[in-house]
Amino acid sequence: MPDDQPLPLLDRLSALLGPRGILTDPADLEPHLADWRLLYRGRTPCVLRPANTAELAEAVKLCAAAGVPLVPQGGNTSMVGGGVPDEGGRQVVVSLARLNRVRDIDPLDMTMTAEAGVVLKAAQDVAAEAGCLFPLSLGAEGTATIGGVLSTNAGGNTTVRYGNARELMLGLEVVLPDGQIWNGLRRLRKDNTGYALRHLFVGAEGTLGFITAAVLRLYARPKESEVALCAMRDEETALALFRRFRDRDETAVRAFEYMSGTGVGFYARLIEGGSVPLSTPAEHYVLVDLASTRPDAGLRPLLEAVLEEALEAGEVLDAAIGESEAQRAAIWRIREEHPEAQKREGASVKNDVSVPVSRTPELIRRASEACRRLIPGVRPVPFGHMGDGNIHMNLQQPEGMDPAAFLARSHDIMETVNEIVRDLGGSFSAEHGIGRLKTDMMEGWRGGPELAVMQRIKRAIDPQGLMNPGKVLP
Ligand code: FAD
Ligand code: 2HG
Ligand code: ZN
Repeated sequence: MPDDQPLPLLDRLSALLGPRGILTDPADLEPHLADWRLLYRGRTPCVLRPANTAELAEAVKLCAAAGVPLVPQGGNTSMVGGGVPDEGGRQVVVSLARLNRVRDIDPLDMTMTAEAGVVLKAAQDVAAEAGCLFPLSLGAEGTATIGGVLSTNAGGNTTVRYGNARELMLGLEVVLPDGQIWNGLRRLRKDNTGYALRHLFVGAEGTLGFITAAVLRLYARPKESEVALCAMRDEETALALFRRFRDRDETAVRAFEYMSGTGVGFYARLIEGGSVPLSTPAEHYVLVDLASTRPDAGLRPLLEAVLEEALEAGEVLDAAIGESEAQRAAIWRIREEHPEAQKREGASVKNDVSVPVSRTPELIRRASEACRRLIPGVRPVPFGHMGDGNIHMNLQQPEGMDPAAFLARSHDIMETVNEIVRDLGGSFSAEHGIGRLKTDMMEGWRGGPELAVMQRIKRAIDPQGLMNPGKVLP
């Protein structure tokens, strides 16, 4: 090759990132190609693993010059196929895993500056060591990353108290699609300086650039907590219990989660050591988690008083209170293992939807009935964040039905649920995002000026359309 010829892109990326910074061996690529649900399986020529922001920026510049599309990937736990490449074989996966330092933690400012590849659980642990709380909590927290939770604006189990990932972010560092680094790592509680650019990247699912680090908001650690599992008479009384707690002490509720008897049954049958601390099976359950930073908050009397009232009213049928840290964790496990239990039971269709909190009972009831009419024998498995109006209105294949035949009905099922969600004033995507799974729904739900402005923003920030193509926008 003559000296003045530029090296092929792969060689230039290898020279830039070093042997640890680029994977090309098919066995090494494997974990980066398919999503957690195994809905999609793509191809990529290589996986880039930059060690820091500067390396990533240089790699992005090289790829932008060559017109190569990029797919950011954190823990690859997306429920909507957001972090995997398409089948075309041109999209290059960029893993943020090596950007995994907590750069700074300040217990007076109550902030932590963490890089994108820091695993959520590790961020929680670092905050705890400093005597603080990073409150974002979800079932995938042992794998999901700070970059991933911000890029999807993840919700999880404590949104009812602390908000979504967006509310826990004060500043960002971003590598833009042309390779420029924007340092917006300001740790200010107040900063009204024009358009709040940082909020554009939260929930953008990697379509506008790479989040490389973030200033996260910390909270005081609770000094007291209580967890109870309650068997409920029906969907309405489940919501009524939320209201009873909220009316007594709004600040006490840290999580309020709904589960169906079907989902709890899957847990008991399919998860190792999966026991349920209530003797009689019920059709509806809630998990209530109370926490307070006050040492004398009196959460136990509050919990007992509310449960007693609701038992007397015939709303709560039975309840178990966690008496130790181990028992509280065991109750939480019933809820957190729902996605895994559904996976083990066979094929399922997920509907991560939200409605106004007041309409959650109606959503569960109407969507379950409509899906049973659509596919006789289908097993509704609604569960999730009732206190936020976010129900995972999931459907499990009828017993004995061929999984492929069931999944072939996914579109019909999602349409059936979404029609009811729309009628109730809800959203077709509550916390998991759009990814690849729901792009074709964007026109119907967000079409008109809203989608047009989103497309203009995308063109302005990523004129070549190289950031995570095929995701979010139709
Ligand atoms: P990935 O899956 O790797 O990526 C997600 C999206 O963000 C992709 O579009 C990707 O391109 C983009 N992205 C990733 N990193 C960056 C970055 N640094 N810069 C720009 N773009 C980036 N979600 C909830 O909201 N609440 C839950 O309760 C919840 N529970 C879950 C339980 C289980 C068992 C599983 C498997 C998933 C769950 N999820 C939940 C979904 C998922 O964990 C979250 O969406 C999480 O935020 C994704 O993080 P990740 O690091 O795995 O991101
Ligand atoms: C949860 O709340 C996650 O556990 C996953 O958001 C929901 O599996 C699902 O549908
Ligand atoms: Zn959820």
